[in-house]
Amino acid sequence: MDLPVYFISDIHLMLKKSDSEVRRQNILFQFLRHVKESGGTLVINGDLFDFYFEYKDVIPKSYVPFYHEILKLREAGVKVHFILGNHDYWVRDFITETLFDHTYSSDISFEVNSKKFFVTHGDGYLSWDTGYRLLKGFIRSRLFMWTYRWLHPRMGYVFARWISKKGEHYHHSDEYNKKITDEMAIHAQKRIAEGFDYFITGHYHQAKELPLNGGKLLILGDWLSFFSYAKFDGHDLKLHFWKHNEAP
Ligand SMILES: [Mn+2]
Repeated sequence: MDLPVYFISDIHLMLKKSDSEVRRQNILFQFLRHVKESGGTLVINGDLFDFYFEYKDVIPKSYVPFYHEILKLREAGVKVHFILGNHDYWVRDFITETLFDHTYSSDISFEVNSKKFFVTHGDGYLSWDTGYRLLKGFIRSRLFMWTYRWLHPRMGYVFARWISKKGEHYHHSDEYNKKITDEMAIHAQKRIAEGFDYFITGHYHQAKELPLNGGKLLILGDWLSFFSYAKFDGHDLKLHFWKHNEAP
């Protein structure tokens, strides 16, 4: 992977284009243009779309401005990797062949400049989330996807709004956020003990970096309230906040 390596997650691009959504997407596009200027690699760690479902011949049209920005980024030589999240798992060849260089349906690991990365969207990790893990297994099953694909999209997107609604409560108490961080630190520590340097997760809508036994747990935040990203410059991995008010 070319340096620097940027990581973002939980952008939740919305199907419905309100004024505030257009403004928010423009902030994201400023960031993408920054990456285009600097060169390197971009890893999008899940929940890029608030909902995405691709049919054999049909893709969601609301995200066309985003598709365009990604294609420009790739044309400039930046490789873009996409790890599927719980909101945007249902992809086909438009995502995997046309839009991104690489798409992954589960956790990935890789090495850059002799640093070892473990990257996960992060859903289904919490010990008390058994109900969610069952739901995850079901909505990712072949049976579910086959059935869903044969529904008329007008019906299918009723489900879309339901999924979207389920994720509305991203603001948790400090206490609950700490409980999540503690739990993810246990998972990170295991990987660090295996020889990884960095454990990167999204999904939890909190922006945090926590040094652990010579490695680091990094929770990526989101592009709804944090506008956060991580950058690996070849030596260190750090969390940053995109200063969109100062950008042109
Ligand atoms: Mn998620």
